[in-house]
Amino acid sequence: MHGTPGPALGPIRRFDVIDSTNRYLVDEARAGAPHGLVAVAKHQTEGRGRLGRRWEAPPGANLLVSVLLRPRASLTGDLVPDLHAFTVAVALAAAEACMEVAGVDPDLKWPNDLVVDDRKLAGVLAEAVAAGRIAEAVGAGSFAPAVVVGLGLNVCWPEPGSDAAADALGATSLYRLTGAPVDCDLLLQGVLEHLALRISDLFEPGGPERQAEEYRTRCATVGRLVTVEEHSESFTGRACGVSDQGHLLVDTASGRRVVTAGDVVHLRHPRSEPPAMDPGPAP
Ligand code: BT5
Repeated sequence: MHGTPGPALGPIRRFDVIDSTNRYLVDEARAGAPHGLVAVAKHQTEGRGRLGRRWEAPPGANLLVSVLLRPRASLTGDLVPDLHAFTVAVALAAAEACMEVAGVDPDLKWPNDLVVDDRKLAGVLAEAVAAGRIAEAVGAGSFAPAVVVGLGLNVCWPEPGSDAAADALGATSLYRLTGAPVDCDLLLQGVLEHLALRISDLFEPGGPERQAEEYRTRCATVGRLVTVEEHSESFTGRACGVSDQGHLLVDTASGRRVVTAGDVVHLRHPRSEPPAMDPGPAP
């Protein structure tokens, strides 16, 4: 990455218990809070995943953090910020922090996961807040569009050994991978430092393209045989690339599909798939 030092992210608001750090910052964004505000919780009672799903973590075990970003107009188009670019910035920053702090080098799985050996180490949730007027009860004036990016990173849970709940989720953690407990605050510091660099680079000319290229080379989904669940449909094919807009390109027996949103399962044993569904090597 061509990082130029940008303003540090912060201040950091810390919570022992909150429903969801993303929910908190979405509300703060609508009340006019500035770029860079960070919320960290030891425990979330209603941690959010995508599509109304839940993010699970026992109290005090894992890193649960959200950051409020106010993208420049060039990145927002007008009203709806490019969520994928911010999701990727957080995923890459989290991967760098895992390497520096714990010596773990996770794979990136499209669209929003960090995985190790196909087990989920972390997930990212980006939510857009369209520009609008601040509620009268809170203040006066209007607010610019915002993105709230949330990261759930499994640091000390699941512990090494078997854990039925974690195994049901397919979850792993830095502790499980390294055998040593890892400090959540060190990871937080690393994530925020790398994210600040990445966000300021995203605002530079060519920054989004640089990041998209870096993502393409680090995304373990590319080249894999995958099952895609998109809306109410499911299909299998070989992931052959990621577009600059962050869409996953999948070659299937009936042609190339462009996946804009959805879930992907990396198939473990590509050779055991029915041949008709395997379109062969990516072009
Ligand atoms: C995500 O959603 O992966 C985004 C998770 C973002 C969580 C952070 S925590 C801080 C911030 N505040 C919030 O309220 N949210 C963000 P998705 O791709 O939809 O994955 C959710 C699915 O992952 C669930 O349905 C479970 O199957 C699984 N899951 C839940 N908790 C997990 C965990 N700790 N580790 C691994 N997998 C988990």
